[in-house]
Amino acid sequence: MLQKQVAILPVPFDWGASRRGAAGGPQAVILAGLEQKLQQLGLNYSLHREFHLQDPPADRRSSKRMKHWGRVHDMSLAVSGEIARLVSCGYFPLTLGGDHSIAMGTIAGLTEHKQRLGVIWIDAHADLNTPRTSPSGNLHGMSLAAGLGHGDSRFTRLRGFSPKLQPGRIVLVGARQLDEGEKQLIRTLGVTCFTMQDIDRLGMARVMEQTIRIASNGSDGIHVSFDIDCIDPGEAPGTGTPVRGGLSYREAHLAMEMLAETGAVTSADMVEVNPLLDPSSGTARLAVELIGSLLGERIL
Ligand code: B3U
Ligand code: MN
Ligand code: MN
Repeated sequence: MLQKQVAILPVPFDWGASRRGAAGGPQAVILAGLEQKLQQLGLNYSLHREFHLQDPPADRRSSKRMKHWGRVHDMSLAVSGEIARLVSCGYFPLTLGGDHSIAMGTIAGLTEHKQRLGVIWIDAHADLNTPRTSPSGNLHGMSLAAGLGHGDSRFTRLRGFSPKLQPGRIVLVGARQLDEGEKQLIRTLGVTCFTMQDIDRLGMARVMEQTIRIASNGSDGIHVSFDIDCIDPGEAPGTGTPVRGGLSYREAHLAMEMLAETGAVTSADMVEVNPLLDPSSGTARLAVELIGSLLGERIL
């Protein structure tokens, strides 16, 4: 069972995506029973106040290749500062997005203290675009690349250092929609990527055994960055860029349970929950369940 106190950090931000709505994710996940879940598990936790990010109505710091970069930059700086503080105080930071650009902030804050961080990126996408390769210009598709030192220096050098991550300790799980530039970066950097096809062939248990081995090899902690769009849209429709053929309910829980068993996970993001796209709030309830499994909930 998790020894550390969990610090829940809501980041209601969605300027990194083309669709609005993920900014309502933190509130949806909290309303879906996150606190009750942590209480049931007997965990110590604190719920941090939402970031009130300054959001000027007309922020002109935006370009075709990096949409709303000014807002994303301000958010990343604020989030990274808070995450760095939480890590230095010994907390387990659980960041609720928000779109996946918030991971630029979490990774920058975490790696200020952990220089050998393993990252498990569970996502339909790789988020390994750069402004040059991105087909959309949306920064939520560039966050992992930035952590690896690829992209615009305002993001790769957040908090003054780059690269923040080593490719040998990064594992993607659940990928099924990759852009050309992302495929190239995966190959040239040697990042491990378990696609949906790998999961079909090997089964989730074997994929997670290998994932955990790779991410924890010589690492000083494991960060789980969980994009809810990894799950099949039939199960989790409330997300901005759904892609057919995703993880099943059981596969997703098994992954989280196996991660919990390692005792090596030191932080997590839960991102891209968009309540506007799922009025039934089933997606947010699933996010709560999965966080429960990641933090040690067991069937027996
Ligand atoms: N790879 C595409 C699509 C995408 C990435 N992340 C999400 N969608 N959620 C892009 O825009 O970079
Ligand atoms: Mn993502
Ligand atoms: Mn995604």
